[in-house]
This record gives sequence, structure tokens and C-alpha cells, in this order.
Amino acid sequence: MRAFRPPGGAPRGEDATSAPVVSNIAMTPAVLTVSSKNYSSWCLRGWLACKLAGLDFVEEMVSLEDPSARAELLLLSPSFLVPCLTHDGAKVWDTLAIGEYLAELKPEAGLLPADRPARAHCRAICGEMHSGFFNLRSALPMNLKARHPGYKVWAGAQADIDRIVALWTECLAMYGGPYLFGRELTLADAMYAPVVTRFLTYDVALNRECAAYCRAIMKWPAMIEWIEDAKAEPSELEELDMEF
Ligand SMILES: N[C@@H](CCC(=O)N[C@@H](CS)C(=O)NCC(=O)O)C(=O)O
Repeated sequence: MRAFRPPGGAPRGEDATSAPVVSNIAMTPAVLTVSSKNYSSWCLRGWLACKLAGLDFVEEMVSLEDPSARAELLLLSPSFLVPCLTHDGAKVWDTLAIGEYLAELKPEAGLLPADRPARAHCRAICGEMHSGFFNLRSALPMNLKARHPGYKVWAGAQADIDRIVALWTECLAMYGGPYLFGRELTLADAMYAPVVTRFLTYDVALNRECAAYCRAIMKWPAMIEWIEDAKAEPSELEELDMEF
């Protein structure tokens, strides 16, 4: 595990004229705590959202199997879950909340579409991912190193796949692609990126539009970077029967 930094960084604003305080703030980057890059789909989402926002951040990698790391994580993230973003006195330990925090912090980055109905649509499909698709998430866990050609998907997971294909197809038709909300990546693409990798890992057949969308996401430089790191990770879980 890499060392933790104290949450929040230097106190600010006590003496606005003090040069050392100002330079200290500038030197304190945001910290995103993540776990396995190969298995942790929520960490991938949070990390992509930070990249999309253009946030200056450092990664802290924790092993959730290490008891001392878990104890430290509990101090940092009351829910015991990662990803957790620590930035400028704020501690955010839920992926959707991280996305909303970043959208507020960096409105110019366009994590949420500018158009109000599109923004509402984007929030709705992000929420649907965050709170749903349990069958897909448990039956087809993210594993970036794996490939399962001809994988047999059971009916419950297929219903989730059908719903995702329907909502992607609708977005791609409404906003013109190549991303879910048009020409620019948004939080929705970060939320569904681990679904793209699952579809590739488990050889899920897709319509032409959705297959093109998957290709576009796999070309996103941040995705390429994360996947390279994931493939270089030494640890492998022998059995994985639920989303991690
Ligand atoms: N709803 C949470 C889910 C986060 C989550 O389940 N994270 C997993 C890793 S992907 C975790 O921290 N699990 C804790 C553990 O395995 O003990 C979010 O949106 O961030």
C-alpha cells in the first residue's frame, strides 16, 4: 500500500497575505484512493471522472485484503468503500457523489451536458448504473485481464444487458455519438466504461451502434492508461463471484 496523506491538506484562508500558505495549497493535490485496477469497477469510474474533470490528483492504492490497510481506509472512508476522493477539505467516498463533486468543481470540463434536458438524462442513466444492474454486475464481474469467448450469459444478466443496450442505443441516436451524450465524453461514459470492458471480456454480442460505442471508449486515452496499469498488476483473485 502506498502511504496515506492526511485528508484535507493545509488549512486555508487564515492569512490570505501569507505566501507560504498559498504555496502550500498549490502543492496539495487531490488524492483518489483506489484498490485493484483489474477488478475494481467503481474505482475505474471514479478515476475516469477525475481524468475527465482535468483534476490534478494523486492515486493512493490500497489492498482491501490487508487488515491494516482496511483500518486506514475506515478512517478515510466511513463506508469502507473505494474510490474515495480527498480534496481541499472535502472527503467524498461514493462514485456518483465524486462525479457530482467534480461537475461542481470543474463546470468547464463538461462532466454533465450543458443542455438541461440532456443533463437530466445524463444524471438519470448515471443513477441507473449506480443503483442497478445487479445481475450483470454479479454474473459478469470486471476482470480486465480475462477473456471468455463464447461465454454463456444467464437470463437475469441478459435482461440487464438488454436494458443497457436500449439506453445506449437511445443516447447514441438522440445525441449523435460517438459518446453517449454526443461528441464529448461525460460522466455517463465514465459510469458505463466498466460495462464496455465486461462486454468485451464476456464476448457479449452487440448491435452495430453499441459495438462502435465500445470501440470509442476503448480508445479513450485514460481507459488505455488504466487498462495498462491493470494488466501490470501482480495479484489475481482465483475466484470472483461478485462485483468488487
Ligand atoms: N456505491 C459505491 C460502491 C463502491 C464499492 O463497492 N467499492 C468496492 C471496490 S470496487 C469496495 O470498496 N469494496 C470494499 C471491500 O471489498 O471491502 C460507490 O459508488 O462508490
